Amino acid sequence: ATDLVEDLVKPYPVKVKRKRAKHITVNDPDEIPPIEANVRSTPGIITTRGCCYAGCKGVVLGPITDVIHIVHGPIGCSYYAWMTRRNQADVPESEQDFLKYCFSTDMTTNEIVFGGEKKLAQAVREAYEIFHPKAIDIFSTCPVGLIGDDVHAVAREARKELKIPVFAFSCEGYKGVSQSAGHHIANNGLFKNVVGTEELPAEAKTNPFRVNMLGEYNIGGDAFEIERLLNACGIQLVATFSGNAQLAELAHSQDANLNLIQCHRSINYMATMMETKYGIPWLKVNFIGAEATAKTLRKIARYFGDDELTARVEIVIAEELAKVEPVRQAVRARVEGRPVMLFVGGSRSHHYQSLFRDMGMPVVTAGYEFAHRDDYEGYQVASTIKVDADSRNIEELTVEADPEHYRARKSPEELERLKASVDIADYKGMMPEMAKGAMVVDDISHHELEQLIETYHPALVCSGIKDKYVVEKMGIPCKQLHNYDYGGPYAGFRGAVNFYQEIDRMVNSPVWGFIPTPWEKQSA
Ligand code: CFM
Ligand code: HCA
Repeated sequence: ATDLVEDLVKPYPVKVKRKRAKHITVNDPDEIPPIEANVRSTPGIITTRGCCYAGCKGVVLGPITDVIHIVHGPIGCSYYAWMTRRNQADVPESEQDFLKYCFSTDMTTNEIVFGGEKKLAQAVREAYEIFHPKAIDIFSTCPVGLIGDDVHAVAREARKELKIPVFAFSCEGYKGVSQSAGHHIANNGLFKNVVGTEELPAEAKTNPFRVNMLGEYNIGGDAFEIERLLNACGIQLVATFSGNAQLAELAHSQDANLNLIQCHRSINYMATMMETKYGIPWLKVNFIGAEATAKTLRKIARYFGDDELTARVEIVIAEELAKVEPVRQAVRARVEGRPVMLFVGGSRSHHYQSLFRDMGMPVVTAGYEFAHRDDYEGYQVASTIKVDADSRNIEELTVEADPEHYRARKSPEELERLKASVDIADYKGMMPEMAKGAMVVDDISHHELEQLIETYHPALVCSGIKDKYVVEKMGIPCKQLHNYDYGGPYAGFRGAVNFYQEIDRMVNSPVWGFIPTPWEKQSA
């Protein structure tokens, strides 16, 4: 297997070879090997990473429906980010919905040379006059940082003038090494300016089983399915960060009694800060996969420790699985044993392994674009990671228990006791759940991806738009796990059924047989 690593990096120059080899490892779930992650990509290598602005505006804050998101930058940064992430929302008619709009200052040479603050202030004013939104946020793109526009001063002035919250985010694209920096900046801003600024109304506080869903962005309607299941179980969803979200929900989210984390990579910051300030414990969950969803619902029930809730959760699981099972088994019979490769952002390469496990499809190699070592190896390594110059750039908030609003949800003894049955404040990461000998590749390059395809001859590659057609030209179907190829939902039980059927259709389509793969051509 180490020969495989050698092979993958063989064509690179010596220095690049040494660097890339640290990002590639052969998995051993019993003795997790360390992997290099969250460092700068090697210049000259084609990778699929995005930028800080993508993580801040595109991922974490963009899905909030009733806030106007103004991008301060050249029009391209907005145009190419417009609705591409396909987060859905179901906005009540009485509320404003800006999701389908695209707001930009359209920065041009004039502002690059003479400064763009005036144009930004004017854009904020204009947006307010036309729409009268509850709040406005401003996002800096690369040139803003380079010329030094003070977006925070513009936001301060606008706040005084318009008397609504206006927040600015210094998420210039080049900050950090990927979109990961943008997640952190977005979380900091939400935590400082939004969370805890309102209270949950008393009539909404009667159900003790109140949760927030963190790191769920409602791509393809996943959050709708999760909410349906929580409702069916009698669990109250206070806020989702930030799929199908409105500002007020995030503002009173400190009144929940448990934070559930779906995408750990993009939002672990929020969970730990809310735990320290408000006393809300967090639980890593996974709603991707039927087995995983059942396990997740049981974990939540164990946390609350209520007999009635536990019974209701079991009824929901039994009813739902009864509908899932026939489809799962029929599909499994047609796809079992067919190998899969998974290369997606910072969490799905892990979560989707559960769906493939449901179908009996082995994941032979997987990796993230921009996740950190803890997402690979587990939460226990998080505190040991050396902070390098690129990450030190990003503000780390100092958080303390709020003297008025801190409320311990469980006593320390209860929490300790619970830890035996529920992994509170822990995350196992991708590698402990992967097979021994599977290849793990961080921030994969196109060369490495193509070579792995030739090595493994997978039945399916899961990835994104930057390599979908490269893969399909090699005669292998490629399922986009970012935008779901406009399908979905894939979360929860109904989502699992959608996914099984979709994968069945893809890998068993006769069309792939009409295109000889490069290795078939070679042997012909
Ligand atoms: Fe989390 Fe996401 Fe992902 Fe992500 Fe993304 Fe995304 Fe992704 Mo694209 S927050 S890490 S920064 S699950 S946009 S909804 S699909 S790369 S695996
Ligand atoms: C981003 C967003 C993205 C890109 C998807 C892709 C998404 O990184 O800015 O590369 O196919 O999910 O839309 O991750």
